[in-house]
Amino acid sequence: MNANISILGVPMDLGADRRGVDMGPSAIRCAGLEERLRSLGYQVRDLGDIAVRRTHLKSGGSEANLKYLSEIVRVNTRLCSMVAGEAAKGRFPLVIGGDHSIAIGTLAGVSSAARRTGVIWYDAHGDVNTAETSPSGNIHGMSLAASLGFGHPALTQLGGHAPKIRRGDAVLIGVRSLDPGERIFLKEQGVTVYTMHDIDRIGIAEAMEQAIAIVSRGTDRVHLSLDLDGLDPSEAPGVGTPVPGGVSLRESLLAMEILSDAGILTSAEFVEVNPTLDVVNRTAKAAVELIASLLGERII
Ligand code: 6HN
Ligand code: MN
Ligand code: MN
Ligand code: MN
Repeated sequence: MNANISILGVPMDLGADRRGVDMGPSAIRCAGLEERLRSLGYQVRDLGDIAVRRTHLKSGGSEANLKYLSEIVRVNTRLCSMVAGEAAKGRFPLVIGGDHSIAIGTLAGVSSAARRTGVIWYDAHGDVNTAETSPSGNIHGMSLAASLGFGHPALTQLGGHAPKIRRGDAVLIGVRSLDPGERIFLKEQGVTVYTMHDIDRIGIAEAMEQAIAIVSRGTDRVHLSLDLDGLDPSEAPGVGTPVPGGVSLRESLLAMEILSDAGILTSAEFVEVNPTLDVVNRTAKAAVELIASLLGERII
């Protein structure tokens, strides 16, 4: 694993249209992220937060059902160039959110200099809506679709290239809540999905091993996009869109260790921590535990 890590905070909440998730980066820092990474021997640089403007411009006329599109595009464009810059320096970008709309900028950045990028999307949701299928208009539910090249051009073309990810190079894990249009999309596109049903049947270890084989075949970069609502809300209650019946913290730690051992990961992001909905910062603490396991911490 790369010895140099750059932490980038993105206090974005516009993609979820709900306050509180903007405090996610602060909560994850409070849970001891930087110290933990240093104790593992990494050289860590915390680049601070990207400024997000509070805006009343919920919709922009023709941009129906894409709430706060212009500010989300502006922040993600900045995030894209910062992530690309850190990756170009040979550093490991670790992005902390913020809502999941920031994956659009992260993936734009990491894929900008890559030949081919694989992604593991750990989430209760698919995040493959477009304005046409979204029941909410919230862009955090559209970020994987945008990265695969589907949706509004301001999102798909962000960073100047599309798609960021080929449909065969993305794998979803932990899924248990899909909108009708998302089910059709995932089937039509043939994206590999490990639902909770699959995880219950084959186990998280086998699911991760299969996922790793898929995202690493033919790719030169692999990104982990982990939405904390992928975990069961009993262990990660501080999220805006909790769905019962999720992956346990214990299974998730194992998933991170297996991914770490594979030695393929080149960037990661941890999103959707909302401390206003949390219980004594439990979800941010879970995020730090997961990051430590992902970056090589072991019991013995
Ligand atoms: N997330 N599918 C729902 C929507 O509004 O599109 C929920 C999306 C949740 C997104 O948790 O990152
Ligand atoms: Mn989610
Ligand atoms: Mn592949
Ligand atoms: Mn998500």
